[in-house]
Amino acid sequence: MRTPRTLPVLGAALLALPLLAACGSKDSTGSGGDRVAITATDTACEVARTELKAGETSFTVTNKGDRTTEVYVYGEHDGAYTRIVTEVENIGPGTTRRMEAELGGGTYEIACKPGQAGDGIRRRITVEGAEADEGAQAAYDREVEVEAREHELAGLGGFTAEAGEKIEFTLENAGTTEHELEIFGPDGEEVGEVGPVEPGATGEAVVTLAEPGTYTYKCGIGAHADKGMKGTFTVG
Ligand SMILES: [Cu+2]
Repeated sequence: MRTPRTLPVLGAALLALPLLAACGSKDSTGSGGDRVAITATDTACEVARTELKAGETSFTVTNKGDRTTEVYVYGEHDGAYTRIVTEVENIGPGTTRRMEAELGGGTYEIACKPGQAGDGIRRRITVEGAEADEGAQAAYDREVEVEAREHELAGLGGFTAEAGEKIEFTLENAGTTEHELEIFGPDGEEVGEVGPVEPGATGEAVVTLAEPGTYTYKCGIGAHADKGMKGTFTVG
């Protein structure tokens, strides 16, 4: 799952639980929407229904292949299906995972990615209903991979972004001690972070780069930043 795991979000989710329970079994999908099964194999991506209603949509993804897979829902952007609406990763062979999306009217592509690489096996779906605005639907616009080791944060050397972009920063710890990635806006305020990641593990966070200017990033653990785990990038 690649959702921002901030404490306020967790807190809100916990607070909402009793409310959800109180609604009982009347309508678990809330604002309409659909439930759709996706069966992924090493060579196919079967979507049970390809004509859906707008609203909160719940996909159930089952991996019947031999390779670990991931599944994305892409919206259209400038004539191509590149805008990531939602995704679920690391679906092992023989396992089933849920994937939720708020879908507005329009067309989308579902991609199953056996081996978790490439454009994937794509299936077009049509959603009937009111169009949602593009920003509200995007889980994020792009993914950027950063590798941490002693004492360097590699991968942001040539990175630039446009103001307003939502970037998923993935921090892969290739080092031997914990590292993290903190990101500060042009005013010096922290705009997001990937919290401490164990050696060999990966963490991620979606950060909105709202303001143009020079951003700084660093590992906030110990004296790692002073030893070289820091840098800057520009948002235009
Ligand atoms: Cu560090």
